[in-house]
Amino acid sequence: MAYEPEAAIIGATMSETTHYRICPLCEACCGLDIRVSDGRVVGIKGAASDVFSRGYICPKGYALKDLHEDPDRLRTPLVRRDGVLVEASWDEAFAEIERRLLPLIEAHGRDAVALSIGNPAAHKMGLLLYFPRLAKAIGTRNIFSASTLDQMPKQLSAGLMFGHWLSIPLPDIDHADFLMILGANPMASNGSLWTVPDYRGRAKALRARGGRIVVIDPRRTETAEAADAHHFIRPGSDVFLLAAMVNTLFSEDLVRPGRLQAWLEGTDEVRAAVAPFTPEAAAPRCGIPADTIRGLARELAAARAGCLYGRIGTCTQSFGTAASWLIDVLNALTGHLDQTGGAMWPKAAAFARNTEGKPGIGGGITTGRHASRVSGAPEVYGELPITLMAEEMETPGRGQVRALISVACNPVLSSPGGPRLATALDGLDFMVSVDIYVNETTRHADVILPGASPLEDGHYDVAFPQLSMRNHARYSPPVLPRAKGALPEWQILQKLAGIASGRGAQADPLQLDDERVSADVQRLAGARAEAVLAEVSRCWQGPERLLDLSLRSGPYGDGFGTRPDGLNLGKVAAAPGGIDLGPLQPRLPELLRTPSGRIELAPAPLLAELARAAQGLGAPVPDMVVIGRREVRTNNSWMHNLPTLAKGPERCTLLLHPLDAARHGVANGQRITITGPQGSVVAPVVIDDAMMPGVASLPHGWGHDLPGARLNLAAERPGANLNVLLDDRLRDPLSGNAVLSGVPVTLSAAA
Ligand SMILES: Nc1nc2c(c(=O)[nH]1)N[C@H]1C(S)=C(S)[C@@H](COP(=O)(O)OP(=O)(O)OC[C@H]3O[C@@H](n4cnc5c(=O)[nH]c(N)nc54)[C@H](O)[C@@H]3O)O[C@H]1N2
Ligand SMILES: Nc1nc2c(c(=O)[nH]1)N[C@H]1C(S)=C(S)[C@@H](COP(=O)(O)OP(=O)(O)OC[C@H]3O[C@@H](n4cnc5c(=O)[nH]c(N)nc54)[C@H](O)[C@@H]3O)O[C@H]1N2
Ligand code: SF4
Ligand SMILES: [Mo]
Repeated sequence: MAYEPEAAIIGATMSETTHYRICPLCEACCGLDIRVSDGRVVGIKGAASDVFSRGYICPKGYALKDLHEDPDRLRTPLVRRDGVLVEASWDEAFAEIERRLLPLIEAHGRDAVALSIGNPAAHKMGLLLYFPRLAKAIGTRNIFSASTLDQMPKQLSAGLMFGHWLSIPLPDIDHADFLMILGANPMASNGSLWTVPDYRGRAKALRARGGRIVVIDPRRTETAEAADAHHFIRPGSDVFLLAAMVNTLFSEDLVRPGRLQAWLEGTDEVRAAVAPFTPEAAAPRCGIPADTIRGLARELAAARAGCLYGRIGTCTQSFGTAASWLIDVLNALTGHLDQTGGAMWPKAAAFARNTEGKPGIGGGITTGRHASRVSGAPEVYGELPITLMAEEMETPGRGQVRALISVACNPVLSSPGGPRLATALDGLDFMVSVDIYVNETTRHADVILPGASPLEDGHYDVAFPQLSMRNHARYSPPVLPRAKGALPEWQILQKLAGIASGRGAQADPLQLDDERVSADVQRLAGARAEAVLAEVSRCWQGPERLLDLSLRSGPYGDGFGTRPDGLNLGKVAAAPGGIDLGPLQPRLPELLRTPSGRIELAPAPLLAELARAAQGLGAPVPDMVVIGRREVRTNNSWMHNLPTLAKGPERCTLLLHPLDAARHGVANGQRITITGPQGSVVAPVVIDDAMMPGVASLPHGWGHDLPGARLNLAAERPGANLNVLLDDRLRDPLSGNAVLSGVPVTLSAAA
């Protein structure tokens, strides 16, 4: 069936139309109703019709209007001429790229070009679906992303245990009566690796049912305030707490995997590996009394329907992968994995590799297929650690990185070692950015290709239905017509891929796309590929075509006509507010893609990490460490230029416990110098007994005072860059993830 874009206008009066749009600003993926009059956005509210988010919206959702209208948002390509970024036509920009990139590849090889991709790409289907094409066309090993500042440890541990990088279990909150949250603040972040719009409302409902929420965090966060209990934990010590909880399950005979027993491999190895981690041994390291650790283990074991959920606080540390793993070990040993109300796996309608191929068995995952040239860090999920990007640019020799294509990322602010990276970017022969601002990173580019406003793009979440607390399929078409002269991001990436593969700057991206899509169709439709492609291409092009192919061949799909009641994009798009596919269902053993067809509870690399942790049990605890913080009105480094979010009190402040403020002699509001392993910044202090003593908290993504950026509003209150302090040499060795938490600092009152 053909889809009529007018169907998306869900309300209209004489002068106004209302359009459904899935919010691209965070993982909650709320449906919004956007009112438009005369081509201008006049109102945004949560879409009550949305089957998944049910009308929820946070303050950031309104900011889509500001983003669309931001005068600093780029609408035209920029090319550097005589040292200055000036406006250019698309043809000029692509010609410049061809002129400068190809000789570089010719002379120095494909690894001389690095690619980096950032967070907003996860929220734009054109970027997410076409970046792999660019990566393939460039053919470089030097691929970096925000994943190694974030969730790579969890992806790795899930991959090792369950056989796929995106088979990450998450809380079935609507059916739970217990939730233990470690290192996550969904009240501010709106959830991560857990698409859960309106966490607040769902948590409230859980407690109203008589359920209980326990939060473990170095700060008594907004999430902790809305919970039943909160415990401080020393930053970076989660592995010790978790191993001691597993130890308690064994020593108190609380291991009850129930029906999971049939698929568990390695329980005895886990028992042996956690033996050194008695609650008494772990307590001084994590700052939680031994009896409390035992109580936490007992409480999890006793829960009827519940689980332990851990997020970025548990990933961005030296034992990130081990901590991520132990969370799922605890859920498995207590029978809460794959249990209604426990930690469950979604079954996504499209793009989920864990619904493809033979159910219950697979090739598992591999890492280390290559290594970074300078430090020898292993490849993980096709990437190298982003904190190593600078040294790959700085260090001469065969394979040195001489060019960068950055896509929707701002590592100069978002990654430790940012100042060093900025210098390295200046030393490159050539840099291209696909971005919407001239910011701290893209100011170094020679060519900037502007992405479109989200309101000018259709949208379906590629990744997040694989991480959602309920199954659903939702599509939102463009709200506004594409601005004159704008190019869809998928076409930008396809053009770049065409240039890299020698097809020339003039090549038609639609034709290049037609050529490339046949491989996908072959995989999804087999013998019927040709007929299927012809049919799908009659209605859709670009990312929408890939989406229709994936939906139709997916677990709820119409099988290209063999299951007429099944889904296709036409049906999904005709239902503004989306199609509900029901609550999460148990997926074992069908979900598994490990070579053994079992849950690998004790992968060798993780046992080795526990042995490393055991050696650190008695290590001294630093006097003062720093952690990060997220605030409702911010989004990493790039939304500080939007008036609705930028107004109000100063948000880049250092939170400090009263005892720490007193011993450093600082008063509320006073400016303080924070010195870390690689630098110092100054920020105003807010004294707050919600902080654990010995821990200071500074949000990340600030520091908009660098020359050459064009973020006029953000520059008025630039804030201090947390990442300047941190140590770009500290990583989780297995995943390559940066250590962003628990880094020692010293404090002194600023002049
Ligand atoms: N210390 C510390 N550092 C952290 C974190 C932390 O907790 N503590 N968190 C880390 C995490 S979890 C993440 S995900 C990273 C994020 O770090 P990055 O992935 O670098 O993302 P942002 O800082 O949000 O920068 C987003 C970039 O995308 C551009 N952009 C925005 N929208 C679009 C669009 O529609 N199209 C295109 N083409 N570009 C767009 C913006 O202009 C900006 O350049 O930061 C990490 N850094
Ligand atoms: N408003 C807002 N929302 C966002 C973002 C944003 O910048 N602003 N960013 C988005 C992104 S990219 C992501 S990845 C998600 C992240 O989503 P969350 O994981 O919920 O992120 P945070 O809110 O930073 O919560 C992390 C918590 O870990 C705690 N913590 C720090 N160190 C440790 C530690 O060593 N151990 C333990 N146990 N806890 C620790 C911190 O105090 C904090 O409360 O948020 C997303 N949503
Ligand atoms: S919670 Fe996230 S998805 Fe929902 S409106 Fe806010 S920013 Fe958008
Ligand atoms: Mo993130």
